[in-house]
Amino acid sequence: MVLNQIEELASRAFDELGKVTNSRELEAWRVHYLGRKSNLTQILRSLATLPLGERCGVGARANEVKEAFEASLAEKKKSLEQGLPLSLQRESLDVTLPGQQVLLGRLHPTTQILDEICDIFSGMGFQVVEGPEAEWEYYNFEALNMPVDHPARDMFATLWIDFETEAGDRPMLLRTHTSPVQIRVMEKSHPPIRVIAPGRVYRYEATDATHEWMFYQVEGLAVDKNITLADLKGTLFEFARRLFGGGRKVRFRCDYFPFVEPGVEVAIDCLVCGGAGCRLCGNSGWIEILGAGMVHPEVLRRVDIDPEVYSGFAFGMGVERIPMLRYGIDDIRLFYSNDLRFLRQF
Ligand code: FA5
Repeated sequence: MVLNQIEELASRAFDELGKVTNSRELEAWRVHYLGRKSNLTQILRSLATLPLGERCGVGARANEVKEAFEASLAEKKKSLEQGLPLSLQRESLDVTLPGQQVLLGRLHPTTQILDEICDIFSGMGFQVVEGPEAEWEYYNFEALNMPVDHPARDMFATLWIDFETEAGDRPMLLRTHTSPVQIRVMEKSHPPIRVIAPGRVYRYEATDATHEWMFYQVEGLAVDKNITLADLKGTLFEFARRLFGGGRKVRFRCDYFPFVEPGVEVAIDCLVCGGAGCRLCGNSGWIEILGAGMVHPEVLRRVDIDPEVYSGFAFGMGVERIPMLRYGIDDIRLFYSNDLRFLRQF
């Protein structure tokens, strides 16, 4: 019985000694386990009252435990005096452990290609400008030769914004293309003009592999004396050469846009299928990247630029289609679905 008591006492005492972190706690431990009123001292004092057969074993064990307590006390005292505070020793830092991984952010592929496009055109003397995404109907359509009820407005499925001014309704929309920036620039500056305008555009369209409802365009505009379609072709060929290298085929075809005359559509041969036809190019072997043309005289007149003296070219390119061509990405919807497995590849 008494032996069991001694063993329990020893185990508790060593356990508590391990948790001691300063000399004040150590002194309390000493008083509790080795002091005059401690259980161990009581046991040693009462040895004489034990039956003879038990006395010898209990006495020997109680003295052993007492010596062990005293030795541990001395050792603990030394370690508290010499070493770092125990709390610090316990919190020691293992510098060999692997560090926490810091994830680096990166530029979105669209931002990367926009930077590249802007660099190429800046190198050709174009200035980078911007315009608003929420736009007046006037700039998006009217000033671009598309009055109300003009059938060409159907080409640009529009997201309208309800907006009332003090003067009444003034139709506003999310711009369907970057072409309104042409008007804003020509209203404010005089030829020679050479600008590009990158930005988001919105269309109320069903999405598919090559169509998003929100995408980026880069508008280009050059107005000066004697600008011809040959200048437009030269600029766009040079752009394609700098962006894709010399090996790509560039196709010019007639197209219609009310704000240019003549109008063209430019396509690049499909990199995914090499021109044989696939899902990305809709089996045509070509991907249309931009619409362009010579600025319509009516558009120039509206912004007080005399079309008898000045002429200009303009283009509007779909930005996402360029990395699609370059890297063989076969679905435009990957760009804005925020799947990091896709985005981390660029
Ligand atoms: C226009 O937006 C005209 N503003 C372009 C223009 C500018 C013509 C200046 C003449 C002078 P279009 O709707 O074709 O044209 O769009 C131009 C390019 O944007 C297309 O060639 C295509 O690359 C891209 N694009 C058009 N619709 C989408 C869409 N839903 N998703 C992704 N890209 C698109």
